[in-house]
Amino acid sequence: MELYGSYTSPFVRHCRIVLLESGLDFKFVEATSTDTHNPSPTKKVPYLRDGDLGFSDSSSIIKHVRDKVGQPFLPDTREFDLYCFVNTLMDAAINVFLFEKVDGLHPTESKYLTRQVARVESGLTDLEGQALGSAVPGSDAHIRLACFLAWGLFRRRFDLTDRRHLVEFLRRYDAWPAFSQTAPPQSA
Ligand SMILES: N[C@@H](CCC(=O)N[C@@H](CS)C(=O)NCC(=O)O)C(=O)O
Repeated sequence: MELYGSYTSPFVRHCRIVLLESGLDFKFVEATSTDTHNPSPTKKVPYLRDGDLGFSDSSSIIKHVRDKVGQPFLPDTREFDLYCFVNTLMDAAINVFLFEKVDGLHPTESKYLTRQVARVESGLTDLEGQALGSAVPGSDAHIRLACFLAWGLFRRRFDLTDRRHLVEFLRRYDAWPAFSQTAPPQSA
């Protein structure tokens, strides 16, 4: 299996964690969304190639890998909802990040980007008040949340100063080897 992606993407990080946990052999091929060697028809990362099969979304990649080794992927609907919730925030935050990076467009210059920033903030406030449990690793919803929070701090997308439950949640994940081993390089 070959996983295409960057060391900084939180979507890719989740896939790398699941592949590491699975114990399966895989090769990581460093690629950005715009690299010509990225095989994804959606021109995003991650992308997974497994023999004749190609997977172009982190969720299908994670499900495929978990299925292969008999590990569950979000059978509980509440957990699945949390996973979707975190995905929505992650998509919004990455949208804001890429508008700034690619077009130099700041949220103060766009009503829609302002809305995306507000969406991330209200979502984080809601998550701060949720009982997220203390088991590490939790479900894929929790692993995804840890990837999102770490990415947001790394890219200075939000501040967790007044969100001590989320800080504590992330601190527990930082102590998990599969998580710490997949942290984005500080130079990126
Ligand atoms: N739904 C996709 C989202 C992946 C995604 O947004 N990846 C970002 C990198 S973090 C990307 O490749 N963006 C390129 C672009 O939007 O042009 C997934 O879960 O894999």
